[in-house]
Amino acid sequence: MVREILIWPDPVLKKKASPVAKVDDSIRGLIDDLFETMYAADGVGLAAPQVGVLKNVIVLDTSPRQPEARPVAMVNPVILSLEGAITYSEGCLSIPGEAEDVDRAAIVTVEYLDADGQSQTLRAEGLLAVAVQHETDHLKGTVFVDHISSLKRELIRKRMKRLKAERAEQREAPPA
Ligand code: GNR
Ligand code: NI
Repeated sequence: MVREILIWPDPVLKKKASPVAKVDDSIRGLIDDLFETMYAADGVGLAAPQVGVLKNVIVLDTSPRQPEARPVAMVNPVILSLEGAITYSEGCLSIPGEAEDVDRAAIVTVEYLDADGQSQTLRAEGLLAVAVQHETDHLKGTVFVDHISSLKRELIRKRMKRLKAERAEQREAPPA
C-alpha cells in the first residue's frame, strides 16, 4: 500500500523514532509499504517517520544512480563509523522540489536488522552512504534543511507553506 508522505515542517518529522523490539509481520508489512511508497515517489530512500510511523525502520534503493546497488531494508540501524567527507546535493520526499548541498561523511558503516531479524553490517559509499545518513537523520527528527543556512531554510519553509496550501485547496475543490 502506498502511504501518504508527510511534508516538512510537520511536528512528527521532528520527533525521535523508537527502536523496534521484534521484526515481525507488522514490521515486514511496514517495510513493504515503505518500498512501495518510495518507488511510487521515485525516491532512493524512505524512513518510517515520513509516513507518520515513529519506528526505527528505513528502506533504500540507490540503483537508479548506483547500478551495483540493490534494495535494502534496515531495522534499528546504527552507524558504526564515518569516514572521509563529501558534499552532496540532497533532496527529500518530505521537502519536494528542493535540493541543497549538504556536507556528509563519504563512507559509512552501518549495522542493522534485516527483514528476517538477522543482524547485518553494510559499508556504503557514494549516494548510498549519503542516503544512509539522510535516513538515519529522519529517525532522530532531523531533515537535510537542518544542515543548511537558516536563510535558505526559511525560504524553503515559505515555499512548503505555499505547497501545502495549494494541496489543501486541490483536496477541497478537486477538478471536475
Ligand atoms: O529520494 C531521495 N533522494 C536523495 C538524494 C540525495 C540525498 C538524499 C536523498 S534521500 C531522498 C528520499 C528521502 O527523502 N528520504 O528520506
Ligand atoms: Ni528525506
